[in-house]
Amino acid sequence: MAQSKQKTNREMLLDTLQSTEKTSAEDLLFNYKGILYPSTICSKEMFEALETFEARDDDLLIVTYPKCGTNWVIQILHEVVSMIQNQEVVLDQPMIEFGNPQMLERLKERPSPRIMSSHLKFQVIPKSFIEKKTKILMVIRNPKDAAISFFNFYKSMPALPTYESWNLFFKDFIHGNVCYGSYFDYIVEWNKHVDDKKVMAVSFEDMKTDFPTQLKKISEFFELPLTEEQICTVQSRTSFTSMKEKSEDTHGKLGDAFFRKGQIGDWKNLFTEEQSKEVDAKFQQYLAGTKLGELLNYTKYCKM
Ligand code: PPS
Repeated sequence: MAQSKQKTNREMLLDTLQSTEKTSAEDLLFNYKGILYPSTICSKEMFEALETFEARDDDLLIVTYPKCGTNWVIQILHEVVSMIQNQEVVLDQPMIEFGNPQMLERLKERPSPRIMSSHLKFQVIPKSFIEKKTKILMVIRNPKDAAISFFNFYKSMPALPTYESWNLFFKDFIHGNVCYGSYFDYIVEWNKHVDDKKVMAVSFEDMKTDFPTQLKKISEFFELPLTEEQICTVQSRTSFTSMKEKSEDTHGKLGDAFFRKGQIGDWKNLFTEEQSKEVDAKFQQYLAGTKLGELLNYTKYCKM
């Protein structure tokens, strides 16, 4: 009798997300140490298990605030590692904080290098990632497009409550009352570690506007150097169009939720002038003059 292949953690998590019914915000979100998380895929038990998670020196860790290009960069690293190893690597755990402790156990069996990602703030990232030599790639995106992307994601994801209007979502976003907390707190905390040799930051906008240069930097950082030809191949395999086309295979019914527009500047279609100024003020207060603030190229991408 043919044996059915065991599902990966990733497939099991997608099943959970796809089968979740939209219910009330109280059921869909839970608060752990002051931050909201989606309750269908995150749990207190999992956060506790993560405290003792064993990272490896050669893990590749991607850290992002939600909606800043995580899936794009996961796919890029997947292509790069598969190309260098000359065999397709298994993409397993999408976010280290998703799922249950048994999934973390299964990750122990995965061969190196493991490609991992997380939306967790620096303080909550398993300590082992910091203590080991694990390289960490931070991907940031301008806060206005991140907010719009997040709003649309809340609307289309069964695992997240729907907001009646953009204005209501904006209020929660600006006050950090959304999943994973405040965008600004997140960047401020990671900014403290951006000079660490094992950390590198790239922006969504730079990747959109000059992909080859950014990919070269990323691949050299991970010591996975690519030829010009390989860079072109990765660029075409991970373009927005290509990823959206394949999204039903990679993300099932949720493909359209993860691959929406992939553009810079969509915020201009929804932000009021007042909302734009509120974000400008937050940027000025928390990020102006910081290294990650500079990387965001705020004037270019966020001014009306
Ligand atoms: S999540 O749910 O937090 O993991 O979302 P995340 O993957 O971080 O971000 C989703 C946004 O990234 C866009 N995206 C891309 N843009 C350009 N090129 C490629 N290949 C690509 N893949 C994903 C995706 O469309 C989301 O942005 P919006 O603005 O909503 O389209």
